[in-house]
Amino acid sequence: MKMALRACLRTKPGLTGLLSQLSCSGHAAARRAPALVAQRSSSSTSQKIKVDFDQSSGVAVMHMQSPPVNSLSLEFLTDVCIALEKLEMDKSCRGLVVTSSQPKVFSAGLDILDMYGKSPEHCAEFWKAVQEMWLKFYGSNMITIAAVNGSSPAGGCLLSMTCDYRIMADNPRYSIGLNETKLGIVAPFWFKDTMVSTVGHRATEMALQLGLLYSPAEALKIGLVDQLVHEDQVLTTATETMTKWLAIPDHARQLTKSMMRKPTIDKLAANREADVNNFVKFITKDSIQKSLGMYLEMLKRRKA
Ligand code: CO8
Repeated sequence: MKMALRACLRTKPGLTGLLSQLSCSGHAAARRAPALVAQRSSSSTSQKIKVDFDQSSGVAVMHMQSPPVNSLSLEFLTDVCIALEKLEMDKSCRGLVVTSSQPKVFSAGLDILDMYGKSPEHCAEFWKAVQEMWLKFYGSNMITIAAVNGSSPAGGCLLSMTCDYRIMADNPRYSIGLNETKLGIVAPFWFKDTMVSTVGHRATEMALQLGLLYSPAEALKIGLVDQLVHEDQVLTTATETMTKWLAIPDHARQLTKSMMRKPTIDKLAANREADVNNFVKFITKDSIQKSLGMYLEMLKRRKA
């Protein structure tokens, strides 16, 4: 069932299909006006995520709830993509806030166990799901806000960077960044491009080579996050911020977003298979597997 859904997900248009959608949806903004929608809310839950959708505001909140650290496993990525697709198809949903139900962690990034000691076939399927998540979030027609209420390394940072706006908890214990080189692995071009679009070339070059994880204050300084608030205020601030974004007519905002992001999206969309092959070849190398094994050991030792 999930396999079929996965195949179906790959055919859905995001921002890349926007121009054609707009030609037949000139009244999209009016159709989506919250005032026209009955006051209703709905909630859907998979094991790993919970989505609360308030139809009166047109805003959904996706709570990541995959203990202990919301690592992005194949199963988790599949659930996220399915939920996102459902919201994208629902014309009454205009905005999405992504946050974590886990204490102290937004997301620990890709699940290392999906890349360690696994067959090439598994690695390929896993990487396709990572690509899919990025394409869906980065290309979303919805307003997306990351409510980063904990640490967000690597793929967690990537997920937040796909959003239109990032609010992070102002707690110096938390960190965010693309730390791949610290694991002995290399962030692919679309991770890099997303970061360049967010913080610029120089900051990305330093961040990626050194595998830097930034404190919230440092992340704000380089523009990796847009706003810091007290830990208790992350979600409410995200909702308030959403109101400002909702005031902009959808078609104008969506076209602008598409104009900014389409070249990066097209680059991956045109190279998905080659990118999967590169990943599988790289990640299954003995030397890379050894690095991942040592990193996992380090995580365990640190805990002990
Ligand atoms: N994947 C799998 N398991 C993980 C991960 C992860 N990413 N992160 C943590 N865990 C596990 C830990 O090993 C631990 O397991 P156990 O309970 O069995 O010992 C459990 O989760 C809890 O972890 P912690 O005790 O460390 O939890 P804390 O709350 O103290 O810390 C952190 C949370 C800060 C998130 C910390 O766990 C951490 O730093 N994790 C590692 C984060 C990381 O480096 N992620 C990188 C993943 S790679 C990626 O996302 C991009 C890859 C791009 C690939 C490109 C190749 C070409």
